[in-house]
Amino acid sequence: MEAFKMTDNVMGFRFGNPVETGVIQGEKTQVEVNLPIELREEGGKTTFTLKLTENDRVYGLGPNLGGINKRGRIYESYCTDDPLHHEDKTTLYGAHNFFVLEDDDVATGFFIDFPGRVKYDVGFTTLEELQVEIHGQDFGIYLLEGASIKEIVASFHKLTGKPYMPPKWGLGYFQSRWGYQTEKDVKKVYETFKEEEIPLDGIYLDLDYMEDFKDFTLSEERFPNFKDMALKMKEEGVRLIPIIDAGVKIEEGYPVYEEGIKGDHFVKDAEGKPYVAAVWPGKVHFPDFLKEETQKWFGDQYKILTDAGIEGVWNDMNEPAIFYDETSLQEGVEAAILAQGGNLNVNAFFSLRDKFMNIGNKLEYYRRFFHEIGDRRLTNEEVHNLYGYMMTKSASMGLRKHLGKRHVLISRASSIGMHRYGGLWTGDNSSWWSHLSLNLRMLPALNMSGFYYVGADTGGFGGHVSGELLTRWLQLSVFTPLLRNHSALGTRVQEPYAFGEDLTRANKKHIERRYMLIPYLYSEMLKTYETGGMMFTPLAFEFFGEEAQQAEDQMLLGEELMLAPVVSQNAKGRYVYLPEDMVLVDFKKYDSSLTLLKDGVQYVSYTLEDLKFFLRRNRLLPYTMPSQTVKDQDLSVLKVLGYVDTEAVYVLYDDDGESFGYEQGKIYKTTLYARKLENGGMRVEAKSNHPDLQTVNFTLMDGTGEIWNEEVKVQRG
Ligand code: MIG
Repeated sequence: MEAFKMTDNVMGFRFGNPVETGVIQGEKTQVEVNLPIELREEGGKTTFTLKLTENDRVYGLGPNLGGINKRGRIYESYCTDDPLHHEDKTTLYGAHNFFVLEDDDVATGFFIDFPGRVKYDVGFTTLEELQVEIHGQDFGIYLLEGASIKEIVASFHKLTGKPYMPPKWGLGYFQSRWGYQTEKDVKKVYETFKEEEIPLDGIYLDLDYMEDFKDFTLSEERFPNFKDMALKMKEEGVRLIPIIDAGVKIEEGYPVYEEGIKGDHFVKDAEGKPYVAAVWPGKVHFPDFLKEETQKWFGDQYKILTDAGIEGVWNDMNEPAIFYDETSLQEGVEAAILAQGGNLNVNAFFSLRDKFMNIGNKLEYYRRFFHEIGDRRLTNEEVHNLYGYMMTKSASMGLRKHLGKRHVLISRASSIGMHRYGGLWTGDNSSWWSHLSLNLRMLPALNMSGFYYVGADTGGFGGHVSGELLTRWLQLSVFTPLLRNHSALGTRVQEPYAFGEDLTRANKKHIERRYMLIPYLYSEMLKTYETGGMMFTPLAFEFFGEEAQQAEDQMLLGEELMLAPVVSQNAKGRYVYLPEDMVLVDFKKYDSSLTLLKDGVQYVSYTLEDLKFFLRRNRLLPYTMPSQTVKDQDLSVLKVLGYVDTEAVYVLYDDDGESFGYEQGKIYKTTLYARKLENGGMRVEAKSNHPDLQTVNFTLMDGTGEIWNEEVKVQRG
């Protein structure tokens, strides 16, 4: 064991010979200390147990099921393609090994730097124990000490590096569906948005744009004018965002396959031959994204897309998902032939059935192919959680190089470290009310892991959505940095205009209001780049007491807002817990209404057309008027809503929205200021180096409930 001091509050402990995951950044100073936790080794696994008192809360673990407080369940870090997120599932697409244990006095953060499987039994088997089981003996453990969970999260973000930043158009509304099969389908969607005047910044392209599911090909038959269409739509501010899968089709004459073989870029089986699995294109090889040369090579393939006008991509199936492999299929077929004409008893029947029913993503597949890391040869199982991360790194490098400006990039599989290269969507959720509230609960854990450009398939991917559910979902998703409505082949169509006139009007209003909020959301994103920390914060991280801890269907956004979306069917409103006095905002294009509410529990009515949220005391919310695309946003006039009891400041961050200048601090800062004067007046100021900004219109409520409308010219500076 070796121990390192990273900072005053962060210690690292290294056991055995761990695979370099690239997650931890920064200097390590070797010190002589022991891990203050007892480790047990058995059967190649390492376990440790943390005591949980009744009051302890456990937060983190990334995109998982369960509550914001993770107690009471088992979770496994092992990137898994499972499209049915039932309550009893333990693994989804992400493997995020960061959690914080907090009681009323102290908080301790834990990061397990290990790319294989890690299991967390958080008070499930034994109520007062958190058991961690690492499936290996070579790993790092990092311990983070702090007075509060927010402090720990901030130091974890220092430890793991700055997040990926999308271009500003990445905060627009995106329409997607697995089922837009042709250019015509895509145009139809584009045109309907135009007709309905619903804002739109991009349409996602699923598998059908490719030729036979081959990465980096464009279907001549279904998308004959791909580039033309991409460029024309882009001029109007609407981008096409194609999917790329991890598996490369095995086919003579297909350049990606041939180059991959020639350059030795594919993962190998036990005999050293490229491993054969089957996914959408049929038989494929998987690029060995853990090799630097392969990352570079695959990243360069994205040039085919950037040359065709593409500026954003989604990387799918990169757990990697496997439909079947040759060995398993062969076993199934042989068993079926043996059974032919027979009279199967129960056991024989179930055994045969399982050979086909459970043929996807079998654990044994991940033991049958290998990665070469230095002079080591490791099964995919041992380094499994690096695969999606490294594919995203590869894409990020390629897109950055070939585009020369920022791109949209989201991945399905993820682990910590990947947050520096891309965002994510939370995978194949369902059109279930429970997944709407799950979406809310996942957000803070993703921020804890360093991921900010995140969102769920709005409306739900699998299953048929009701109009009511889609609208309720939009009322939440308009606040998430990635706002994408996506649904599965064969499900009810799910565009915002697909549910009749009333709901079309409501949905349109929600999307317009999203565009109104973009200056604020984008500013909050840029701030996370500078300082880390949370964008979506559970009430429990900010306020003391049981009520705050229990409010898992509410969320703070930035330091300004509290969200309390409706997440149940047939609701006309909901009870909201206010930890302090707040102003309820009924947010509208013109004349938003403000109502001062006392702390405690309040009933708030909330119709399908409303967009409601709460402004915290002495806080300002900047926004703008809606536009059809992000590129058409007019920032010459800024609007501000505020609750100003004594004094409030907000610093609005903005930049050119597309260059990497923010990495060198090229950011426009606008300081908005309001103060309630002793003599009863209200003073407002705005100072900015933003080239466009001229005027700011404040609408402020003071502590007595009085409204102040003030307009100021922006001071330069
Ligand atoms: O096996 O590309 O999560 O968003 O629509 C399913 C088809 C493959 C899974 C993705 C989903 C996408 C779908 N993909």
